Amino acid sequence: MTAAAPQLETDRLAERIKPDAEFRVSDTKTEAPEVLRQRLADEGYLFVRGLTDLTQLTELRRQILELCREHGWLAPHAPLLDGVYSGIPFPDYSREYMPMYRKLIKLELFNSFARSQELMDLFAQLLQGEVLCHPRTIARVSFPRHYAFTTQPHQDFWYIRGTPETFTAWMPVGACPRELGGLALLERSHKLGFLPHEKAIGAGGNGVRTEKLGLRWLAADFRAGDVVLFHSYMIHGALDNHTPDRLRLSLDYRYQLAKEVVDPSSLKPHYG
Ligand SMILES: O=C(O)CCC(=O)C(=O)O
Repeated sequence: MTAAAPQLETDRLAERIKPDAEFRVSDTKTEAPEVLRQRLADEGYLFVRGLTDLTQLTELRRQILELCREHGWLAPHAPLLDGVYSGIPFPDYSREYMPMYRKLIKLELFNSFARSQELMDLFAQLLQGEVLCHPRTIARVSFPRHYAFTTQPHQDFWYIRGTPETFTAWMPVGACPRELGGLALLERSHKLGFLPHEKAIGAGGNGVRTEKLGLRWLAADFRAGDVVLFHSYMIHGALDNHTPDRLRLSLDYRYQLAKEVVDPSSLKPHYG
């Protein structure tokens, strides 16, 4: 049983997402590319198990957790790869989180992993042309029970612009059962078009109110190597990290056809 997140005293959007159903699993090894393309068009996402290289992913986890340890976020006696939080007060965003994050986004493996063969081949197959992987690669560290920081429902097009035919690949760096705060998608919400956003708590600070849309939230327990990719109009948000002491590490990478329009901000590192 997981603890319920408290209702926050805020005038900003602060929904607590509760999944209604599971992601459908797509098998990129056995299902034909046209079947996957059609599913992506119909459902707005593909959830693929075991796509990425586990050795590289584990090495990236180690490197990110080394930085977390350097900044005092890890319990000193727990094994590094367990990602156990030290329990210090949550880092202040600009004074404490950003100095660590600026180091993280310079990690070579964090950037090269976005262009790993498995991801680039899959997107080339889905988009049918030369793929641009956005240089603006993003990572997240989600702290246990830091409910004021949970990413609210939003569409990535709000931030990315350029062509709406841009796709995010979201993946945890290590296993991410849902109590650790994975990603949830609002079923078929990519069909709603681009929606107005309002001020929200959490990463990004903007969101879409979903209670009245009448759509189901989909989620899954991610294993290491699993990836969910989705259209830029797909409404998605994070689940709360309900664990008492674990950090959730994740990546979001973006892909589009190279010949389509791209916003210049996507070509720069995160936060410039
Ligand atoms: O990981 C998160 O908390 C949010 C990720 C997200 O919104 C995205 O990948 O676009």
